[in-house]
Amino acid sequence: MNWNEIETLPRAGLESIQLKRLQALVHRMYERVLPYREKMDQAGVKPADIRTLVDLRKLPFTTKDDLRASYPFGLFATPMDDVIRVHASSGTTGKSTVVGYTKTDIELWASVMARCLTMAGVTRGDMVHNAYGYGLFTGGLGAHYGIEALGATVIPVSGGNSRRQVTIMRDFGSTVLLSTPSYALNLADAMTDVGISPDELRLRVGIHGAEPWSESMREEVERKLGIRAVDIYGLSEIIGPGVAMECLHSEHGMHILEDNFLPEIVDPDTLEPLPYGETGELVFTTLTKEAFPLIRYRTKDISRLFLEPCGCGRTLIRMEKVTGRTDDMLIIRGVNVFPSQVEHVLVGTEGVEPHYQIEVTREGNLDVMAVLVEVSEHIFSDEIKVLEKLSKKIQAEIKDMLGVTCKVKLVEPRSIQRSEGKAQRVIDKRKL
Ligand code: DLL
Repeated sequence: MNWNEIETLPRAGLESIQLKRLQALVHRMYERVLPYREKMDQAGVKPADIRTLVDLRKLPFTTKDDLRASYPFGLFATPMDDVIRVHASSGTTGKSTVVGYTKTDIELWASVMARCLTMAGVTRGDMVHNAYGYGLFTGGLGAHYGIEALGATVIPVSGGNSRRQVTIMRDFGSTVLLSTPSYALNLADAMTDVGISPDELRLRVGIHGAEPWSESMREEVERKLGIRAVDIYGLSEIIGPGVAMECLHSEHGMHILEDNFLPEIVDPDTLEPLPYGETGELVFTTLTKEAFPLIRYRTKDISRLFLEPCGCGRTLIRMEKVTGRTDDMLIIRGVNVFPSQVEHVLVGTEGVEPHYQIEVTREGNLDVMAVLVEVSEHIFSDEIKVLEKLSKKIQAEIKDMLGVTCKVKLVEPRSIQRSEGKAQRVIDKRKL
């Protein structure tokens, strides 16, 4: 079946494909992934118990903690010889979340990504400027393979060096921009800096994701770059970019590539599935992945699912724009940051107290993270030089762990407000 047929199937047809794939997946996981088999045994559920899609609810959830416990490759379902690529993103403490792909997985990823590009009207004739970061982050390479699979031309420019990027966009005649929404605004500023106006570009559409962005930010991107800006969603654990995508007709919401990624919304406290239309935590089961399949993975992203038909004719379910999370993960310049990672660095540092606060602001279009740390009495009365050295050390260690440069502000002992319940570790002043 080709994409067009799958994406416009009546629900019953799609659901029967999903059920067959789900049953095969559960058998495979039970046979090959010991930690998941143990979870199923504990829950008293066997692969043969999955008779309908509703039976999905019998299966145990998977969380980031499970990934951490099996770090780095313990949840892989194929021998390492069959794994041809790994990617990684931040975990909650020192350990990153590692994901793997077989050759078939890479082809699958390219095809879902190509389908997403198609939803935004991208065709073989397009010149696609791919400014997602290349490397362990899934954005750059994930999009790259999709652009090639579609047959469009890819400019693998990655992030950084914005002035050069806008010159390339003008000279190469880029028609599509792929970047985080904040980087798109950065490129708009770089255009002003080098004196290039949107009229000199052939840019038509921007495909932006990897971080939350508001409708007002969309308007700004569209106005400053003179393009149509659409949302793309994904996460490393599920495949990377290519899980869901807004089409050009959708008033709101992104089509989920449900033949591969089976979505649920659950109440984050009770973990009970919620009906369509209700807001809760998004959970995914990967129906077709080989190396790193996941069953009922809790994304911690907050969204809503709705089945109303879309003007484009696709019958795929849609998810609402993700605007928040159920945990404290922050996305700073596209990098996932957990306060616990910062804490990990501080706890191992001589002379500082375990009292800290992370302040996030936006200067221009860039996220700025400042870490306020209380120092011990004896250090505080020390010379400025000692304090400077300490703050540079913390900054370097945070950069090492997260890959993000932050400002470190050492503050007086007992100056960070103590809370009576949950400590408020994060003050996010960005207006998203
Ligand atoms: O950010 C994959 C990606 C790359 C998606 C390029 C889109 C474009 P991770 O680094 O694993 O993967 O981060 C995943 O980022 O759980 C969300 O919290 C957030 N996120 C991703 N896309 C969106 C979006 C990539 N469109 C985490 N809107 C996810 C809001 C998003 N948040």
